[in-house]
Amino acid sequence: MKKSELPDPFGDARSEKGYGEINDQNDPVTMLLRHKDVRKSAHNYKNFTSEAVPGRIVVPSEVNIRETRQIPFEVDPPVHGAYRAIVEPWFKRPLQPEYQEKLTAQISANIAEVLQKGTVEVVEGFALPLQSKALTLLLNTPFAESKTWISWGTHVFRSEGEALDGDKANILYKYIDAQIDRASENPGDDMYSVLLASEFEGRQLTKEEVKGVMVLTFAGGRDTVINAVTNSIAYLAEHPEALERFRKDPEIIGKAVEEFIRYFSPLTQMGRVVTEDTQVCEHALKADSRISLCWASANRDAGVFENPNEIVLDRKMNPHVGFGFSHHNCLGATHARQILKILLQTLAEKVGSMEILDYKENIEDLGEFKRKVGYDQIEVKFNKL
Ligand code: EMZ
Repeated sequence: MKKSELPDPFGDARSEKGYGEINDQNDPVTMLLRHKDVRKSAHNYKNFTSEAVPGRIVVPSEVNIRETRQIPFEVDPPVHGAYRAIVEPWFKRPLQPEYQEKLTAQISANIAEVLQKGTVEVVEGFALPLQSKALTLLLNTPFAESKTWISWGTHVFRSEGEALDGDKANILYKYIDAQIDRASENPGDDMYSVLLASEFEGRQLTKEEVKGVMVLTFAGGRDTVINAVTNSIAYLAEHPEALERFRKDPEIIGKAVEEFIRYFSPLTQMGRVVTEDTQVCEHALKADSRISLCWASANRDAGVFENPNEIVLDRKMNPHVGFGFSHHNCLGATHARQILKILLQTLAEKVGSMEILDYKENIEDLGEFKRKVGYDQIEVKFNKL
């Protein structure tokens, strides 16, 4: 097996029964594994709500470490749509040429740095700083803030050896509270200030609502982006022909980004709470129990994707659900896509080859399933073109 491979642990369960079960902190989850069921249930917010106790739709559940409702993530339609309309234009800014120029400058500098160093531990030494620096563009805050965020490590709610870390979460909450207070006393053109000034149903957003959007922005796009960046590097290290292809046909890079998202599925799953007794795959689901929409499994469904376990750089039909599906599709997707697109372009322009020297896999423990999501560490040697 290649080092960059991400095996699909769900294959048998997906074809045999269509679901799997895991016990998450005594609040079990029925994981839906088929593409069709995942999409249908994601769309059906009446039976499968996101508006549960804050943290409960996340797997592993965050009910013990979070009280703030993430917005618009933990709200159902129609209110969801009203919140989403407020934040959507801000999250589309990565489409602007000036934004992309700044992001290109950041990523080029990061790549120049690793080329100069030669050998780098990619998670902490490349992907984390890249993610945090890029976040200063999304938030429109000073570049220097990225230093603080880098110091928090790859996940804001988890630390090494601990699934959920309340002390760590408090660092993020305190930081965000302080930023919201600063912006409310002295408004600028950053995301906190823009949200504080936004109108929702004829009134301004409250500080708690702004905090809900900010916590989502910090938490949702952190380990996911870091894993996507790290996995891209690992794949390209083992597939130099892909870099060559990007140099020859740069127009396929957009398709390659989608394919990477499908294959890597940086977010394994997202939960919902069942509102009334119902059934999926002939399996009874009780009201107030949890299900999850397993994006990672749906993205390997052979009924939808030919050769699902292979990366096909220019895959033609690619209805992947790596960014979720329906009402709650990923708000940060525009930003994430730009990061990956510019990363692939710049690597192709500057890097001749990469070599994986050493690595430790990051394996998610999902009861009967063990899923590799990326790496805890990966030492890579970068060679100039
Ligand atoms: C939540 C989630 C959102 C959660 C789209 O995903 O991402 C997770 O990484 C966070 O821990 O709180 O934001």
